[in-house]
Amino acid sequence: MKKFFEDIQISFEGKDSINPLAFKYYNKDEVILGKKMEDHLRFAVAFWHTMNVQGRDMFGEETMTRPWNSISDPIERAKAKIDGIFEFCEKLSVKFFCFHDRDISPEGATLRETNKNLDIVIDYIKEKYKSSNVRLLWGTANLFNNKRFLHGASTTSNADVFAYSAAQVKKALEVTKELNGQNYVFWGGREGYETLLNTNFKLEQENLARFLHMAVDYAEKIGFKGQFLIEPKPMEPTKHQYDYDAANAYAFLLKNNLQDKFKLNLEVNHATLSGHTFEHEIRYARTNGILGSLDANQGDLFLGWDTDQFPTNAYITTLAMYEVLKGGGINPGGLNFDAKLRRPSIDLEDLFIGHIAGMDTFALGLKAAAKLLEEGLLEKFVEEKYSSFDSGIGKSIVEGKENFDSLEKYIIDKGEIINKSGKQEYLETLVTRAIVKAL
Ligand code: XUL
Ligand code: CO
Repeated sequence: MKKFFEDIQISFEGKDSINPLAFKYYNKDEVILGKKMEDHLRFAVAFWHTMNVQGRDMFGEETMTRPWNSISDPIERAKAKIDGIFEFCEKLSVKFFCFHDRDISPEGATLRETNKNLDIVIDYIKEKYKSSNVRLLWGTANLFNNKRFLHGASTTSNADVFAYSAAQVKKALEVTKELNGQNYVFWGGREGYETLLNTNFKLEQENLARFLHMAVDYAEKIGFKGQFLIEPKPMEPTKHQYDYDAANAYAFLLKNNLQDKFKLNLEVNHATLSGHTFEHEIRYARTNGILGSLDANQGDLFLGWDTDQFPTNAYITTLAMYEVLKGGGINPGGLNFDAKLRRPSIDLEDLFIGHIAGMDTFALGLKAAAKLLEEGLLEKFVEEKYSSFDSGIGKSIVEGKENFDSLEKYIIDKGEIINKSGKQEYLETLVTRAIVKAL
């Protein structure tokens, strides 16, 4: 068993600490609204960004050296990375990790060989389970990296690629079940198009639905009880992805009678790329009963791509946690850090610093959101704003007793209607005030 982070010690030091390797707000056993922080937040480390990313970008080579990459044998290296992710999560007191099948083990010449490699690593993870409490939040299949997916995976124009994708997801479901993964994610990185000129738009989406039904059937067959999640994203790598945003994904689920089988995994930077705030996406999901899990990161609003930065903006995390608390929590989902270090952040310890920053910012957001709920001023304001629907004609409308004729009769001689102020500026200061109080 390899150790990579022996020199690193992480502790909770509280808000006055300036130690970059100490938590300032995330105190896992602290009780907020009757529940421990760790049970509200259910953090997960993303294997791919933590163990595999080394600073490469479109214009430049890798900038980061990672000790596990000095191991030349691919299977031994894969096992060392498993040691690394467990050690990393334990040091951070994070209970979960997430992976794509291809993050954790190397691809072979055939799918059979690839599956064999995967099995070796899965067995190794099962061994780790015996001495560790770290567990799998969700598994997924990488159906976007290999060139075979150039036209898509389940939305490809090549039936052999559809078959390959099905077989790959079959295996990914099996291993997620073996590891007691609590969820299984579908992110359609290549499930979209570059140009409509060469795309059978209808068939592609019908095939996507067929594929998801096959996944549901297979999960039932093998007794996989985890929650299925769709992760919407509007673009990147394709020009247009079919699971564009929460509303688009939900319409797709409803149309294809999949709404009871799937929830959503919502990511901050995906929300912003689709022109929504993160809280909008969570509000949409929770009010429709499909809030599943969250991918925690943040983007740079000056850039039009998915920068996957560690979350450090407390305003975003406060509004997100407000939605999560209003939705009754995210269990069996969690908060997966789909976030990577900036290319110049080259030290090994920066991996910890990034996660601590993200965990602290979500902990602060949780505390501020709890304050907002305890004060109840936002709820009171909204209740009052819509109070015209609590009695009289409003109540009658909501109860379905009115129609165009009756409403015309009611309003036609009433003259000017008086509206009340929306008071957005006042409400925004309440959010800032809650953050300051939580600090
Ligand atoms: C890509 C992305 C993925 C999914 C899992 O933007 O978010 O890493 O989270 O495939
Ligand atoms: Co993601």
